[in-house]
Amino acid sequence: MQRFHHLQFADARELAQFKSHQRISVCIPTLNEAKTIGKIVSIIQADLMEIGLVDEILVIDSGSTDDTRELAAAAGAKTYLASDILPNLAPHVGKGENLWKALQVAAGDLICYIDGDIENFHSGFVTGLVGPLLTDDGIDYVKGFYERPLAYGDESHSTGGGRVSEILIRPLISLFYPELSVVLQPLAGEYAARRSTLESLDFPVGYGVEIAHLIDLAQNQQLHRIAQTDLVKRIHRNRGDAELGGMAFAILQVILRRLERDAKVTLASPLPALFQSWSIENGAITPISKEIPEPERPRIQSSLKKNQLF
Ligand SMILES: Nc1nc2c(ncn2[C@@H]2O[C@H](COP(=O)(O)OP(=O)(O)O)[C@@H](O)[C@H]2O)c(=O)[nH]1
Ligand SMILES: [Mg+2]
Repeated sequence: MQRFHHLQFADARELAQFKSHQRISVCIPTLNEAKTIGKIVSIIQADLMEIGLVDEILVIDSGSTDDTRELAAAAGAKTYLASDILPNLAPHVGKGENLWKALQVAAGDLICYIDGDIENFHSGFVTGLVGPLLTDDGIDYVKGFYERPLAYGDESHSTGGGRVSEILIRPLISLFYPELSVVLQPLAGEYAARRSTLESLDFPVGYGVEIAHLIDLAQNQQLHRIAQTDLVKRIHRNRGDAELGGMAFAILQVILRRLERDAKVTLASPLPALFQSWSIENGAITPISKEIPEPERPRIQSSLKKNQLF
């Protein structure tokens, strides 16, 4: 799998020369990202839109109760509430839903997804991901990778972020889809792709969306068209173990579905959607359960329904 470094594409003006007729949309899914969203949008606006590399910035919001939407709009993003896009569809809440909804309203031929909670954002996140698409016709999908520092409580470690990737994804990939083990950050929320490629993919509505893309691209013999770009370091909000459990539950459902589809395992009965856990704190033992069904939005290009899940 080809690897790039974002600094190879640091000259955004020169990169814009490779666009020809193509338009580029940067799409950011958000839920309560007031701390970071304004700065991210402002940087893209000032560094990349002004010079004509990026054509639009979209923020697709899941119903933030802070000022995320106002701050995004003030910084220059087209801002949407996810449930307002295709309002006749029953809405789902989750990042995958927002990425799929973004495709419905974005004008771009190239789509660059960026998470809304990046604290050390710089324009290299975008140039590094769209650069390979603009300069190499043989590449359709560019995944970011980086060191992931872990800040937890008062402690900070230079690595150790990406716990779900290391504990859940890597073992499963090694067991069932070893061809994907070359992907350095399979769950990275920063990636860019051609619209036609994204329209050929199903989108789980929550945290399962990234691994679904990689498995389905591999199953569709498209792995050679994926590249990855070194974005050096990403600092974002690190979640606690309980939240990571819910994330892993959604991701596991998406993988198990594909294992069945790809005839790698057979499930004896349908999977429950109820995630059950406990909180044990100061002598109080409290059950925590949450429905996390992780349904999937279907690929937009229905002509490619080769192995449709739903
Ligand atoms: N958890 C969650 N994140 C959402 C939702 N909608 C959009 N997002 C955004 O999805 C991005 C990635 O989420 P995050 O929780 O940071 O994922 P992580 O980086 O894998 O821990 C962030 O920009 C979130 O604001 C949602 O409904 N739930
Ligand atoms: Mg994050």
